[in-house]
Amino acid sequence: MATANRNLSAYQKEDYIDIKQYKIGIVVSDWNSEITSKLQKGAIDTLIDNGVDSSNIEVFNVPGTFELPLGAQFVFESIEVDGIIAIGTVIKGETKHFDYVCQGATEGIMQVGLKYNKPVSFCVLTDNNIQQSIDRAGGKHGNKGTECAISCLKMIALKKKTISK
Ligand code: INI
Repeated sequence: MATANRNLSAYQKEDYIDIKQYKIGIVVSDWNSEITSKLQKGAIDTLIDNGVDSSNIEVFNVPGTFELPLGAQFVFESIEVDGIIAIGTVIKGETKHFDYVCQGATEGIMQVGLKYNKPVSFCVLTDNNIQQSIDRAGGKHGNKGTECAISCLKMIALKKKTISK
């Protein structure tokens, strides 16, 4: 299991240059909102804890995880953000729908980041049951929102560092 030896909320604090200027979009799915709202809170708390100005964080809702890539694209097209955290939770059912939603979201999120040359963190839980999601949304495995907030900050910092060389 990917999280067996790692708590999703554990990270080493770093100093990010000019982090007060970082602008972050959060695109969050309404599906399984009891989970996605916790991931959203984990992400926002972590961004603020690391120095992001709360006025530079903007949240946008989409209906489901499948809509995350287009939602992220709309954000990049309409407002100035340095990176996006895409939040969703897909829980396996009895049909293949799970696989198609996960596949579309995964590939789409990667593509939109490459298209706009900006990080889009993949904060999507793809679980077999609700308990696995609870465990990763602030439960015993930590909060995937925290992990993805840190990954977004690190990628923004990396871009600033490599572009200035
Ligand atoms: N969307 C989710 O975010 N999680 C789910 O578990 C889910 N299930 O199980 O169906 C889900 N479906 C909706 C999908 O993301 C789209 O919104 C829908 O297909 C319309 O495009």
